[in-house]
Amino acid sequence: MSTLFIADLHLCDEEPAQTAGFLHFLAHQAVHADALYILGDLFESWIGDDDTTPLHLQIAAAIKTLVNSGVPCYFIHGNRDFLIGKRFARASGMILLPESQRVDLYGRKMLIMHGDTLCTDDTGYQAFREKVHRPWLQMIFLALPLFFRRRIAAKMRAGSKAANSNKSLSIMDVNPQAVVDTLTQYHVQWLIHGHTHRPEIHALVANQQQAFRCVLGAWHHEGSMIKVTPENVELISFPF
Ligand code: LP5
Ligand code: MN
Repeated sequence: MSTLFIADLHLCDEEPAQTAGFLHFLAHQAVHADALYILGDLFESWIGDDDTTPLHLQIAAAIKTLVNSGVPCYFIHGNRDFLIGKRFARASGMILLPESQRVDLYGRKMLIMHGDTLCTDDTGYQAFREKVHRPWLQMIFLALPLFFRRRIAAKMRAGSKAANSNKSLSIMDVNPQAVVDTLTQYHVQWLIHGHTHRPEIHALVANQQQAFRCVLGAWHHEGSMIKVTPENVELISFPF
């Protein structure tokens, strides 16, 4: 019995190793799990479900194969692929979850999220996030021709890279008080998230008890997952 969590694969045409690693992971590891949770940034960027590139179709088909084999797959949006919608969910068989979700796994109550909302010191990002999550702005963006959307996304990526080079590492990490407040709000002692690309299981205190924050790694040179079983919560890295 096991439930697997992954995040920050950043799949794109330019990095075929990650795609191959993900396909291998689905066919050889996820297929034996009770469920797979993808906690955002599955793709490097997502500009609309109508952008049906061969990569997107291949990934949708591979996830669908997993789901058809009896392993449900759940998805929480990241800051790069928050525009993944119902059409891609249908094609892939993934179930879209809200940005924070409480799950009960083998008796352990856990909260899962992408992790970007915990980076409250990064006020520039939070302001950007608030804007691009406005439904009316998303509707206008999604109505634009694909080539134009691609150009805007590239501008945003370049702007983000430039902004990040001037930000300290601590600004781009989670805010400790935001973590404690979130664990308190949801009455849980376990949190699993990605986004910061700093894989680690941190012990802390919340709700006057021991708590754990489990951070997934990005799929740069190897894969990263968290495996929850009735006995254990393990952070595991593995070659592609
Ligand atoms: O993504 P990453 O790792 O570089 O940094 C993130 C934060 N940046 C982002 C921006 C994304 O990378 C952009 C993805 C776009 C793809 C989808 C397009 C959909 C558009 C929908 C419109 C409705 O998330 C970064 C954080 C970092 O994580 C760590 O947490 O710091 O935040 C920023 O860099 C925000 C900056 O502070 C400001 C962003 C500048 C964007 C410039 C906009 C230019 C737009 C031009 C449009 C015509
Ligand atoms: Mn992210």
